[in-house]
Amino acid sequence: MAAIALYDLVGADDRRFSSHCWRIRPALAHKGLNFETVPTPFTGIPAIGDGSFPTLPVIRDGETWVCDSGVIAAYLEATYPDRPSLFGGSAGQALTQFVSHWWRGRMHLFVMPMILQDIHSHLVPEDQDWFAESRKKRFGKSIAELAEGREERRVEFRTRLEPLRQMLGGQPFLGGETALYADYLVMGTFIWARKMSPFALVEAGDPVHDWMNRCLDLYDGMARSGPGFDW
Ligand SMILES: N[C@@H](CCC(=O)N[C@@H](CS)C(=O)NCC(=O)O)C(=O)O
Repeated sequence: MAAIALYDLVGADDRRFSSHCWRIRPALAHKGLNFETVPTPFTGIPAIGDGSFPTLPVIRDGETWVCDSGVIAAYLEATYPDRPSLFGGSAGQALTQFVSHWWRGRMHLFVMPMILQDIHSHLVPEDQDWFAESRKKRFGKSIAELAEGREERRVEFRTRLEPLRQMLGGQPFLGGETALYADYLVMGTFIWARKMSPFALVEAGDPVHDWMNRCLDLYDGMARSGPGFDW
């Protein structure tokens, strides 16, 4: 079977930093699928396929193109049902929607302003102006202004981690004894931050930090490899 191509966001020094692409890389490994990554800067997204894809990740599986991490995960589950399940069955797939909405709405978007300036510092040069301008348009403030007060914001973030902390105090992964897509979708945020920012979202001793390290070890430590920050 030909390898699946994963169009993967790339920063300076070949940093593969996209939180959403980091949901799909372990999902492909989980399914035991042969894949290769195609490093793509933000400004290279319009050149993918027929030019209609707004964001990464995008995969090409033979003649099939799929965009959006949630859609890709569902596609992999439906297309490769004989491989290990990403969700642990249909009830797990439904519950993963809750994890996804909670994580994006309350957590991932809450982290973003804290680290945008650090991300900017580690982008490929051709992306930097585009990134600063597009984020200013989106948030109404410069990336430097958005980073102000991030220490206090991090305290609030760690408080918001409490449901995750409680759960991970009693089991190694959100999926139970082994990781599932729910782990990958949460873990993507931590990998994104670790690749681009020295600003530690979690501290040693926190069960969430222990879980993050278990996730970083998965699939021969695929998310540990390459440049980044070790927190
Ligand atoms: N809903 C999409 C969101 C993906 C997304 O926001 N990807 C970012 C990289 S992590 C991106 O490509 N951004 C392009 C942009 O901001 O224009 C998904 O789940 O895949």
